[in-house]
Parts: sequence; structure tokens; C-alpha cells
Amino acid sequence: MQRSLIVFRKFVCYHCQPRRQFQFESNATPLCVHKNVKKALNENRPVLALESTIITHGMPYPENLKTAIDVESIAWDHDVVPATIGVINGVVHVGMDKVHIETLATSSNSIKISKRDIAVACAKQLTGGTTVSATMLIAHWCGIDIFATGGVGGVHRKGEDTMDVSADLRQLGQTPVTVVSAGVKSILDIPRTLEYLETEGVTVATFGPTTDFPAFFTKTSGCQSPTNVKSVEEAVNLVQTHKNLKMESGVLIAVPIPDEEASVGEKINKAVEKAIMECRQHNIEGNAVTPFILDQVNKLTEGASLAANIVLIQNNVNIGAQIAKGLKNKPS
Ligand code: PSU
Ligand code: MN
Repeated sequence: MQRSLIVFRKFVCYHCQPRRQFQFESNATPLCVHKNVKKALNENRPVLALESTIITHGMPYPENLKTAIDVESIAWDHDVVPATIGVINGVVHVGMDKVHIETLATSSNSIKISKRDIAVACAKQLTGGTTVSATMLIAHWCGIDIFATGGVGGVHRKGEDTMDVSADLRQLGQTPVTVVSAGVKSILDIPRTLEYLETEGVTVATFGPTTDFPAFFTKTSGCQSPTNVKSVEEAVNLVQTHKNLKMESGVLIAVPIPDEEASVGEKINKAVEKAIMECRQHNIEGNAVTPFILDQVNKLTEGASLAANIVLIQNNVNIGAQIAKGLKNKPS
């Protein structure tokens, strides 16, 4: 099995080796793979990647910290090793200790790291959360083939004018990693997002009995996924087939919001419309758009969107971990 595209060099993390002064070595890969993750990869046991923009920019403190730790324990409950990915002081971490997650959750100057920003964060020794695009890529470097998150980025509304199309979509087209998410939020242009995913050759499947493509807070967006997988077993079969065919693109498994949270979806979507107007009034652009809208929606719904967000991530990690486990039990 092709596992590692990177030679794991000397670890250069200050936290992990506290007695050694952090040193940026020009010829070393600034990559710190947690020992639990390394061990699991070496033993061919399941690992589930988790992103960290959700910690630095997607949720307020302390919910961000609690959720990041909770979702790791959901993975462990399935005997799956969680690999939260992010950058701390210029070192890319794959798998974190609590101290790392705390740093991301509390740091006031952490940046949002999309693919384009990885080298900048490393070169300038910055701290930040990795988006879906950066997390997918880093996971792939390490031989981790599945990752769970809340929502993925997409084509922004009016994207046909602004060309604000998330790097997540291109990365999904270029990296053979499975991403388990609750679809894309209605802050985005969902029909165009699905079109773009098709252009990029991304295999998209709704998890569950229908092909309705979920819009994060609601079970459907009014758009259809190209297919659906009715169970973890079907999802594993699709992902394994995709692997066997050596597809270079990723798989997006879109998991609808659980029933108990679905009732708040309409209320939240109304707040989304208002937040988008406010975003335009304030001339917010670029990578600040998504965090601004998420924050506004949380305020407008008095925390209902945050509560739903947490349930959604937990649900996605629960399903992602089961798929990760199933893939290890499936003969290729
Ligand atoms: N959508 C959400 N919550 C999030 C994000 C997206 O519902 O936290 C984050 C993810 O990390 C995603 C990134 O990869 O925002 C996309 O940002 P942009 O639209 O700037 O590409
Ligand atoms: Mn963007």
C-alpha cells in the first residue's frame, strides 16, 4: 500500500519535545505526526482526520474546545484514532494533544489556513486552523484516507461574479480522500457547488435513504446528489471501489442533519439570509465571509445554530469513524 508521501523527519514541535528549543530547520519538513497516529498508520489501523478551522474560526470559545475534544472521543469510541490537523508555530500537526487543541481554541491571532496558506504559516511560524482543502491535502501526505468535518466550502452566492469558489472543491477534485460532511450551508450557492463538484470529478453521495443533498441545517437543499449510500456498509463499498479504481479525486459523503435537530433548520436558514445581507452591507470579502456569516447566524438565532452545528459534527464524526473502520476490514 502506498502510505506515506512524506519522509517523517525529526520532529520539531516545542510542545511535544518541551526540553528541546523549537528550531526551524530549513531542510526539515515542519510536520509533527502524533505518536498515536503514527502507530495506527504503521499497524494499518483506522485513522480519521479532523479539521481545525472549525476550532479557530467556526465556533466561539469554549464550545470550540469542548467540541474538538468530544469529537476525538467519539472516534476513540469506535477504536478509530483521531488526527486533528492544524498548524502551531509553523509546525503542521497531524494528531494533537489537549495542549495543542487548547492553543488553537484560545489563540486570538490564529489564521485560517487554506491550501494556499500552508507554506506561509510554516515559513512565518504562524498558528492556525486548517480548512477542508488544507486538511485533506495534509491527511493525504500522511496516508490518511478519510476525514470528517461539519460543512465543506463551496461556490459562494454571486460566485459567478466574484469567483469566490472555495479551494475545498478543487482539492476534492485532486485528492483521493473521503470527506464526511453535512453537505454545504445555504450561505452558499448549492446548485453551482454541485455543478462544480461534477466538473472536478468528485464522487458525491448522500448518506441515507434518499438522494436529497443536505444543506447542513436542513435535510435537503432542493438539489439531488448523483447517488446515495443507505448504510455504513454501502458507503464503505463505494469508497473502496473508488480506491480500487485508483481515482485521483475525492469522495464527498453528505450526511443529513439528525431528526431531532432538523426542526430548527428553517429558523436558522432565515437568519442565514439576513446574515448574507449584512455581510454585503459590511463589504466583507474573501476568506472572511464564511466566519462572519457563521458568527452572525449564531447571534441571530441566539445560539441555536451553534447547538445544531455541534450535533452535526458529532454525527458526521460518528459516521466517518464507522466508515474508517469498515475500510480497514474490507479486502481491497
Ligand atoms: N462551512 C461551515 N463551517 C466551517 C467552514 C465551512 O459550515 O467552519 C470552514 C471549513 O474549514 C471550510 C472553510 O473548509 O470554512 C471554507 O472556507 P472558504 O469558504 O473561505 O473556502
Ligand atoms: Mn473563498
